[in-house]
Amino acid sequence: MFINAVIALLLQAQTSNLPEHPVANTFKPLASPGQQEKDIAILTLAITGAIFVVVGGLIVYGIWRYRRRPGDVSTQEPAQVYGSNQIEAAWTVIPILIVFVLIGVTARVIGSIENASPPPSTVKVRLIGHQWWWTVEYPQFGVTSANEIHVPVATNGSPATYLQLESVDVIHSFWIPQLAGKTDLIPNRTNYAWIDPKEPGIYLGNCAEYCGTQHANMLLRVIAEPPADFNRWADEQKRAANPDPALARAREIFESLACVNCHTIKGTGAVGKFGPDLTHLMSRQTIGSGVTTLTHEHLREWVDDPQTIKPGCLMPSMQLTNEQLDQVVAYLESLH
Ligand code: HEC
Ligand SMILES: [Cu+2]
Repeated sequence: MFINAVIALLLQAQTSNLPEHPVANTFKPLASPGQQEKDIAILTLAITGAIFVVVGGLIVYGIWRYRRRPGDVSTQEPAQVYGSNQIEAAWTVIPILIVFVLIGVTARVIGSIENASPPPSTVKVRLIGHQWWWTVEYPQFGVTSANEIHVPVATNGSPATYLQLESVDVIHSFWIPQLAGKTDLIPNRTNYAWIDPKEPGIYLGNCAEYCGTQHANMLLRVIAEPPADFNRWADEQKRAANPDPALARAREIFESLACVNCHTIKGTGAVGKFGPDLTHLMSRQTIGSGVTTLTHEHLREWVDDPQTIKPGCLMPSMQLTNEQLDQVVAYLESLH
């Protein structure tokens, strides 16, 4: 299992020339919303850090300066100060000013991110949260995919990809630390977010709102490519699945199974919406919303019994015979 994962990663590193950016590094933002959010995080840390140093310093100084000395009388008390207007005014007004500065700066950044209006060239993505995976739709291209979000690298600093966030069940949260802060996906509500990755690469993220058993395996991958590569990808995704005559029998077996009630494969009788679209399954790097890499072994294991890979996930083991399993996996592997 472990060796398989290592081999898969090596193979993947060979086939994909896009660098993978580390998870959760909010301090190395590579998109405008992430950058602005990092700036206020640093400002807030600096202000609260300064307060910490002043207050902590005064406490240490007071402890040291007024420590007990030989010859002190045990009943002796320090001079008492009652109701000093100046002191009370100072420690009321200064914290209020600090809080207002923080509120003001934060509100301005939130406003500027939320109110950014998408220019006409924006790529629109409709991201729908499910327990425990994502539908990724591109209404402009007529493309439906899952879990991995291909976007063009932003070249002119504009919000290159505009996300419309929805949920079919519980509250999920979209979070790609290096690109943008969290935005919730809420049932019966539409939220928006935008990202403009400055560098090509694979940005990792995850659902950031506890949404049930497999919440921790509801991962996200943003694949930011030069616009020409993105357009080529979108063109290929638009196509229906190519029927391979050699796999006619395998396809027949697949279509005779309940898979078709939950999965869509464009150009076939499979039109289910409960699970991820499989039309171009093999163009993805992972399955199960990033729970494992897409290799022959993992795919076979998944179709045999997804519960061994992602316990509790909403795809049941279909109890296929070995013969059916071989055929179905061979068919799936033709879905490029
Ligand atoms: C009851 C509905 C249901 C049935 C029936 C079903 N699936 Fe699934 N399938 C799902 C769901 C839901 C997921 C997503 C699970 C997750 O990631 O949490 C999934 C995920 C998958 C994936 C991984 C896709 C990806 O990109 O992550 C594959 C491959 C797959 N199913 C193939 C099949 C095949 C083949 C069959 C028939 C033998 C089948 N499924 C039957 C619901 C179903
Ligand atoms: Cu979730």
